[in-house]
Amino acid sequence: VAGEAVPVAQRGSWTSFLKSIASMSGDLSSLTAPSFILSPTSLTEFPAYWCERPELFAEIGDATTEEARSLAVLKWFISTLKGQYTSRNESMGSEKKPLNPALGELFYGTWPDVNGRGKTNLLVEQVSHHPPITAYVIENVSKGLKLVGHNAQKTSFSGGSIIVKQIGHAVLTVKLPSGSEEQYLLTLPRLRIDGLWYGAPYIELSDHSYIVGGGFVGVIDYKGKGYFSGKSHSFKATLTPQPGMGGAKHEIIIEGQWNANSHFVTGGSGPFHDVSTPKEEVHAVGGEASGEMGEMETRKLWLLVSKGIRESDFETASREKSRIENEMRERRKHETEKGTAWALKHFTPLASDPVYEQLGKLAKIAPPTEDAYVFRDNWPESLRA
Ligand code: CLR
Repeated sequence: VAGEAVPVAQRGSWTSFLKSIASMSGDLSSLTAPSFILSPTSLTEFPAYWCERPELFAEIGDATTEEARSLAVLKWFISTLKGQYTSRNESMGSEKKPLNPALGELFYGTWPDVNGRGKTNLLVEQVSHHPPITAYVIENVSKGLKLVGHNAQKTSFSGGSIIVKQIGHAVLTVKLPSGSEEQYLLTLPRLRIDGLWYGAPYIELSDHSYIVGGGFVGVIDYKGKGYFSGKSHSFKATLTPQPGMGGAKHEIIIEGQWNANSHFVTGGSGPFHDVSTPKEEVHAVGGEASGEMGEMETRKLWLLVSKGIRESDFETASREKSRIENEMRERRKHETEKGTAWALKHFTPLASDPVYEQLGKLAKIAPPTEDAYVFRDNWPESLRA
């Protein structure tokens, strides 16, 4: 039944929301959605999904051969997908519409050093509002690991589903004990948001993404129900050794479900990954010198909107949301009048990314270049200790 999962009073507005999605394409972040589908969390918090198993991230730094490192990178990457793409269904019953970050919105967090895995820090900044672009860094200094990336989305509507093309990429830099560095280019899967008709959206991944570096070109193919395994959330990862890029000799193939487990098909044997182990949510940290959260830090900026949504006080939520949006519009207006631009705090935009270009070529990744947001290495004091 249409709108089965939608509160009766909101079925009309759900239908008009779907119609407005169907008739627009590109950026649906600014569309007004019925209250039952609103998430209290801003997109600036999403990069934390990259590290909810900090010990798997740390294992990349502990690996001692190229092949072991490439497998550790793949395992960490696959193990993040369940959190990235199914966790809202688990915590809130369906996929929801996240808060649309303001330009300059910030989020800082950390995962503590436990069992010798080292301390891992997270820093996020909304580097563009129109279109929305989020840049982030995740660093574990003691393991020599630094992930820098940004992401944006292009949405379209097809066959009753929202199709989300992810734009952007991440580069993982691994500092080796020898002092040299290894870099991995990571690209992102395509999303299909299904279940809209019923008002119970969920994500399936499609297409493929790449992990290129460390002597291998890795391609991850994503398939849902009815494709090669017949199961939802399936993937097949193929790591092909690159001649002249290190010692790796043989192809590795891994198959399974990214929300459950997977196993070696070629180049190894037995189980590969299993995401039933507990995950660890990031500890949010204030970025001010005092250790408090500043006005642009997401949990402070959206405090009353989030609270309103969590407590079903949608009147407060929508009043506070309009207040923030108006303030931001005023800020932009003043900047235009004065001929100034908002100064980003942590990133410098670059029109092309040499690491993306160089590694992307090995897998013939399109487009041949992408923007980069270069981290200025200015962690707040509160995360440095
Ligand atoms: C952001 C980057 C993360 C992975 C991720 C997961 C869920 C995606 C989100 C990204 C972007 C915004 C997104 C969301 C799911 C729904 C939401 C596409 C890619 C859209 C804007 C909201 C659609 C509204 C429906 C739920 C009705 O690493």
